[in-house]
Amino acid sequence: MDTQVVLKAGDAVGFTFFTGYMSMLAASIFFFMERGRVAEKWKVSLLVSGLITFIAAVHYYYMRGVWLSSGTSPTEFRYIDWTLTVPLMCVEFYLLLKPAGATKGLLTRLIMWSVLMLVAGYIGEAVARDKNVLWGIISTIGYVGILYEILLGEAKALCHGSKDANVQRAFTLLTRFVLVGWAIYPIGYMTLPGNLLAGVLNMNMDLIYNIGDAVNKIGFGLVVYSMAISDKKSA
Ligand SMILES: *C/C=C(C)/C=C/C=C(C)/C=C/C1=C(C)CCCC1(C)C
Repeated sequence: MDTQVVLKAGDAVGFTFFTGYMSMLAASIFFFMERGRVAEKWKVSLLVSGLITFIAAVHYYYMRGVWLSSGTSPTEFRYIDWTLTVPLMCVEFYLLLKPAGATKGLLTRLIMWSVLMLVAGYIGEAVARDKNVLWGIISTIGYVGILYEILLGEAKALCHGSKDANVQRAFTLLTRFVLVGWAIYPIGYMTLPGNLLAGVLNMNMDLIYNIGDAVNKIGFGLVVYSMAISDKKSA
C-alpha cells in the first residue's frame, strides 16, 4: 500500500527535510554542469562536490519519508549518508593538496578518523542510547583526529608548502568548515536524553543535523568550486 505522507503546517523539521532535499539536488546539478567550465586538473574535485550533494539528496528523499510517516529520527539513513559523504569530503582535502604532495596515507588517516567518529556516533544514537555520553566522547576522539590532521598535521604542512595562493585560501576555508560547521553535529547529538544539552537546548536534533548538512555539504562544494573557477591556468 502506498503510504500517503503529509507535511503539516508548523512542522519545522519536516520543512528542513524538504528544503534539504531540494537544495542538495539543485547544488548537484550546479556542480555537475559547472564541471565543464573549470581547469582540467580540478574536474574530479567538482565531480566529488556534486557526488556529495547528490548522495545527500537521495538520502534526504528517504529521510523525509521516515520523518513524515513516523515522526521519528531517520537514524539509519542519516548515518549511511554520512558514512559515504564524510569520506568524500576527506577526498576533497586530498585532491586539493595533491598538487602540493598529499599522500595516500593522509587520506587513509582522515577516513579512519571519520569511521571512528561515525561508528561511535551511530552506536550512541541507535544501539546503546543509554550510553550516548560515552559513545559521544569516543566519537569526539575521531573528530579531534581529523582536526589534528588538517590544523596541525601533514595537511597543514602541505598547505604551507604550496605555492598556490588559491589552494591555500580554499584549504583555510575548508578547515574552518570542519572546525566550525562540523561542530554543529555534536551540538545536535548532545540534545539526546541524558546528554549535556538535553532539556537545555530546546531544538530538535534532526533540525540541527539538517542545518549542519546544508551548511557543510553545499558550503564545501562552493569553496572547491570558487577555487577551481578562479584558477586561470588550465593544466
Ligand atoms: C555531510 C555530513 C557531515 C559533514 C557530517 C559530519 C558529522 C560529524 C562531524 C559528527 C560528529 C559527532 C561527534 C563529534 C560526537 C557526537 C556524535 C557525532 C557523530 C554527531
